[in-house]
Formats: sequence, structure tokens, C-alpha cells
Amino acid sequence: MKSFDLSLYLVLDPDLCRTHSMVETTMAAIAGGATIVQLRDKKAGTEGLIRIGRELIKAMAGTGVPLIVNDDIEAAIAIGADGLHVGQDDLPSQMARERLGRDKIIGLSIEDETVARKVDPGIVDYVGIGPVFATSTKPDHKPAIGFDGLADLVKIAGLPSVAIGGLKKNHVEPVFGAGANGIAVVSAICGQPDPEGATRAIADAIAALK
Ligand code: TZP
Ligand code: MG
Repeated sequence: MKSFDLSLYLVLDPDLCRTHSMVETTMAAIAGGATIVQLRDKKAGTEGLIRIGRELIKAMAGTGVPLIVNDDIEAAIAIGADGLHVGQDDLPSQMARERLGRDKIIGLSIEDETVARKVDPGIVDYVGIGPVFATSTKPDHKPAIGFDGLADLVKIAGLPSVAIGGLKKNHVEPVFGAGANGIAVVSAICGQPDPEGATRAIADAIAALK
């Protein structure tokens, strides 16, 4: 499997990437210090995801930053993405692992204790935990868990983890303080007037913890 660093995880949202395209946003974020990128487009369909995913793979070549595809294994395979991220209602992670083999990264969203206890570390490489806060980026999100909930789920899951949901640069300290290995953001980067600067501000806050 390609090694991965969850510390500054950009999740792309085409509805928010308005000031800059998805490719421009991604390259700006990588220049600013994003360590991993997820293509999450709920409206594109498999063909649309493949089209934009191929552009992203080409643009990201040589950066060493992995590209993860949300929820669409056919698109992930067609693109040659580095991994797949699935939610609780998506393709079961076991089936994703059977199709993708050991070389690809598999991430799973968890939002409560029940699902955190069921995560299989032999199948899943990392968990996405949240939402920490309510966010309009994902209107159908589960109840917010806050930083205490995050700390609990990090411990229960016992896998590399990234926090998500309403997170901004001023949340870096409590996110890492809760034991998470990274902060995942959509609107803190996508649609910002200066996505590179916005990413760098988060990266600097992370670097300041060390
Ligand atoms: N999953 C849980 S919350 C969320 C996802 C994809 C959206 C987070 O977006 P933002 O803009 O960083 O709050
Ligand atoms: Mg999903």
C-alpha cells in the first residue's frame, strides 16, 4: 500500500470549488501542505467521477499525495486511485478490500460507538470520525459528536484516524489533542479566495504542535 499521511486531509466538493476548479484547488492545497486528497462528488455519477478523477491523477502525479475516491469503487478502479473511502451505507469495506486488494488504501466513516466497535483493522486502513460539528457541507450528517466524542471514538476504533465536520484552522489543537492523526476539511479550503494560503495556515498550525 502507498504510505499515507492523514494530517491535512482535503475533501473536494464541486459545489464549493467555485472560485477555483477542483484541479486548481487541489494543486493549491498541495502547495500549501495538504497531505491527502479525497474526490467526493455526490452528483457526478461514475462517468463524471472518472473524468475529473483522471484530471486529478494527472495533475497530482509526482506530488506523492494520495488520491482517494469517495464511495464509487468502479470510478476508483478506473482512475487508478490510491484508495477508496466508504461510509456506513456504502459498499461494505470487506467487499471493497476483496476488489481492491492489499495495495489500496481503504477509509471508513464512523460516527458513533456502535460502528466504531465493529471496525475491522484487518480490512480498514483508517477511519474518518465525525461530524465533530454540524456543517452545511453535508446536510444529511449524523449528530455532531464534539471533541469528547471524537476522543472516545479515536480510542475505540484503534486505527489511524482523521476528524471531520465544521473544522477550521483554530481546531487543529483540539483535534490532535483528542488523539486524531489528522484534520479533514472541505469548506476551510474549497471555495476560499486563496486555497493555498488557507491550507498553509492549517499546515502551520499543525507544525506548531510539534
Ligand atoms: N462527512 C462528515 S461532515 C462532512 C463530511 C463529508 C463535511 C465536512 O465539511 P466541512 O465544510 O469541512 O464542514
Ligand atoms: Mg457515502
